[in-house]
Amino acid sequence: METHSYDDRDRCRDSEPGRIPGICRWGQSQQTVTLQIDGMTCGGCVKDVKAALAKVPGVSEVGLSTGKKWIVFPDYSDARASVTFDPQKTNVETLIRAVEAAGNPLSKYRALALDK
Ligand SMILES: [Cu+2]
Repeated sequence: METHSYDDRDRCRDSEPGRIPGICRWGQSQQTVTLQIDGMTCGGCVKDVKAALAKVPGVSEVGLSTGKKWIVFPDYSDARASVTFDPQKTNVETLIRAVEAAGNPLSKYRALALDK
């Protein structure tokens, strides 16, 4: 669910020092981070997590994908969220907290920012 090309990615490697791992800068003022999401067990969880991320102010795009068994049998243990956001309005920590806050007594979600 990448929304940017490898060229963008290489460019962002050279971008400002102190760049947080997992964050790729592209376009004018948008960043995209890939989060590994743990704790999802069904399509309802996917919807919940996606909605929670989309609700965060500054987030412009959320793509959620599960593991490779997608067509026949989604593998929820291998789920990733690709989140595009405005770094002036929000940050990765806030996104991770939003995922965790979307949990309920039956499902506890955890998010981890992936490097790359
Ligand atoms: Cu579920």
